[in-house]
This record gives sequence, structure tokens and C-alpha cells, in this order.
Amino acid sequence: MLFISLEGGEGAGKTTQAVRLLERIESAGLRCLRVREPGSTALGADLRRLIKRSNTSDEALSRAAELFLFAAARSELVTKVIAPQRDDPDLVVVADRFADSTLAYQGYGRGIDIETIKAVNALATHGIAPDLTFLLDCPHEIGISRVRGLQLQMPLDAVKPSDSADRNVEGMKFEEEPAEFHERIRLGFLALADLEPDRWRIVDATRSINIISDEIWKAVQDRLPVTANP
Ligand code: Z5A
Repeated sequence: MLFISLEGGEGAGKTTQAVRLLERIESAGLRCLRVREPGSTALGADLRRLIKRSNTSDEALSRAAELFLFAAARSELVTKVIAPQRDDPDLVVVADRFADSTLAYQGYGRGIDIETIKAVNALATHGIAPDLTFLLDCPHEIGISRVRGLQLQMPLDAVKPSDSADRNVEGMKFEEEPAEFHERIRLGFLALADLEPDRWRIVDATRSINIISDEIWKAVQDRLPVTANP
């Protein structure tokens, strides 16, 4: 199994690039499994709704409760979806966020001790970590303007089972945080990338979808199992 994760702030283009990558991996004759966090299991989907709250709710979760909910969703995803397939040499898993998001959001963003989060992550991931992580890096204002553009196109009552519609149904908790919160997260991701340069690739996410997608594909091609025909 080759395990790839996409990280970054909201609206950076993770989902867009995950879909593009899946298409290219499958065209190369490999099996690709796209997962997103939180989500991709029954518990993950329930927790996603809980974490993001509805637009009408102003009840905030405690920092620790938020951490444990993300960890619970991840534990389910790893135990039930990723770990059982880890020995499949032809499988590529593409994760739309993984454990690094917890370090960035709950650690650098919310201020929970980083070592504590690493311990929680270790328990939730059973030691499974991405082989390659793309940080889609862009200023928060650019990401949020892309997300707001989506909301304008999609009224609150447009309930569709898509990633984008979920955002409206579930509420705007993280999106409502101040700019400084998102800046801490951006710097946190950059600091994480700096610590493990072999795993991370920092991608300038302000550019066009096609240019970013080509850059990601170039880096992934070198790592694909030998059975692929890229
Ligand atoms: N969270 C956490 O706190 N701790 C954790 O451990 C985990 C998560 C796992 C999940 O929300 C929230 O949970 C998230 C972090 C927190 N909150 N925030 N912020 P989510 O999954 O619903 O939201 P998201 O992860 O931030 O994803 P997103 O908002 O959907 O953003 P995205 O996936 O990066 O972007 P996108 O959906 O691909 O694109 C958004 C729009 O921009 C869309 O119209 C695209 O067509 C457009 N787009 C994409 N790329 C481009 C480029 N390059 N140029 C122009 N337009 C573009």
C-alpha cells in the first residue's frame, strides 16, 4: 500500500486534488481508495456532524472533546478501512486530511500540547503514517474566498450528499474562527513539513487547479508500485 495524504487549510483545494489524483492513479491501472477525515466510516460520518455543529447551534465543544472526537473517527478509519488493506501492494490510499490535521488544528490552532496530541494520534493510527504528504499551502483569505464562493452558489437548504453540500448542512464552526487561528494553523503545517522534509511536499496552492494537479502527479509517479503504467 502506498499511503498519500493531502493537508492544508480550508479551501486550499484538498478535495479537488484528491479527486484528480484518484483519477490519475486509476488510469495508471492501480486501485485507489479515497478517504476523508473525519468521515469514510459510519462513526466518522456521525462524528463529522457532531464536530461541525449546525448553523443554528452556538454550543462549542471543549478542546479535549474535539481532539477525542477526531481521534475516534481516525481510529475507526484506520482499524476498519486502512489497516486491513495495508499489505495490498497495488493499492494507493489517498486521504483528504489525516493525523497532521490534528497537530495543526488542535495543537497549533487550539493550543493543546503537541506531545499529548502525538500520543493520541499514535493510539488512533496504530502507527500507520502517510508515505507522502502534500501540504496545499495558501493564505487563509484565498481559501475562505473559494469556500464562500461555493456557499453563494449553494443555498443552506440544498441538502445533497456531496462533500460541498455537507459544509452547509453541518455549519461553519472552523470557518468562523478569527484569521489569527487560521494563520497559526498555516504556520503549524509549515513547521510540521519542515520537521519531516522527506515525507512532505509543500505545494503553492494559489496557482491553477491544473498546475497543482500536474505537480502532485509528478511527485506521486515516482512512488507508484511497479505494476503501474503511468
Ligand atoms: N479538522 C480538525 O480540526 N482536526 C482534525 O484532526 C481533522 C480535521 C481531520 C473538516 O472540514 C474540518 O475539521 C476542517 C479541519 C478540521 N475545518 N476547517 N477549516 P471539511 O473537511 O469540511 O473542510 P476542509 O477540510 O477545510 O475542506 P474544504 O473546505 O472542503 O477545502 P478543500 O478540500 O481544501 O477545498 P476544495 O473543496 O477542493 O475546494 C474548495 C473550492 O475551491 C471549490 O469550489 C474548488 O473548485 C475551488 N478550488 C480548489 N482548488 C482551486 C484552485 N487551485 N484555484 C481556484 N479554485 C480552487
